[in-house]
Amino acid sequence: MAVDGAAAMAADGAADRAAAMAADGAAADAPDGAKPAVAIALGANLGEPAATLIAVRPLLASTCRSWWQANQAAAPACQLRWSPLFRTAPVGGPAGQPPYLNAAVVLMLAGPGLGWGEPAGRAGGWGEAAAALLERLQALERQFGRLRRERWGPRSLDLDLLWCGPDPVERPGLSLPHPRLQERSFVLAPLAAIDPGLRPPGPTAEQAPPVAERLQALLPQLDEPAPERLGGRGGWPE
Ligand code: A4P
Ligand code: MG
Repeated sequence: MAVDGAAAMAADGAADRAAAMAADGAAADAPDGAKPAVAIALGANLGEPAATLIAVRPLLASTCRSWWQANQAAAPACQLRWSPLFRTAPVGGPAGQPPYLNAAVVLMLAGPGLGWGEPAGRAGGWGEAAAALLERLQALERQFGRLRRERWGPRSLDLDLLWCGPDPVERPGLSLPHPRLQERSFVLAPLAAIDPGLRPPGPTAEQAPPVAERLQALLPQLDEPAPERLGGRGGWPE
């Protein structure tokens, strides 16, 4: 029985992974020379956070793909790499908030015309493309009932753009890389689970430590407990 149970669980896990990969439209292998050109943080602590993140995952995947197709003249090559889910203690905002679930996704992009030092897109370069992506992320937040009542208040769904392309962006309503990225264990832990060596891009990228190193340095300085990595769930493989 135990063996049957374990086999069934393994089969369930494989089915979950296959379903999630199909929903993501993920290719089995990263395209050669792909770069971690875009990173997005997901967070939720109202309603049913796990159900919300599982439900938004395929929508976010297709949002990312259609955004990339709209912004890249040449044939796109794009793969999404998802972190596991993390349970995290609320940082800032009103006291007594429920714990969060956090995750991250990185878009590995490659293709003719994409150079790390060149603007992507037909017009406006990475800055315009990033603003368009943030608009799409905010539309998804609204679709999942996001209300903005107070800074760092509880939310049904938060989708923050962590970086988009090689350069910093400063424009009304958009700062990239995300200004608090290096101070947030709930952002660094999911990124480090995707790839410990990830570095947010920008002129100071060479000086910035890889995300896992930054996380290790940061954790002892924080009052809150370290993010807790969760096991796989239906629709969100580990
Ligand atoms: N905005 C500017 N740059 C960006 C960007 N790169 N990505 C503007 C997303 N939005 C950006 O965002 C406020 C405004 O920031 C928007 O109008 C947008 O145009 P918001 O989503 O309304 O509010 P927010 O997410 O609370 O703001 P912010 O400043 O991104 O907050 P943080 O620093 O990300 O903190 N604790 C845990 N455990 N887990 C969490 O996920 N999240 C927060 C939010 C606080 N505590 C948390 C968590
Ligand atoms: Mg936000």
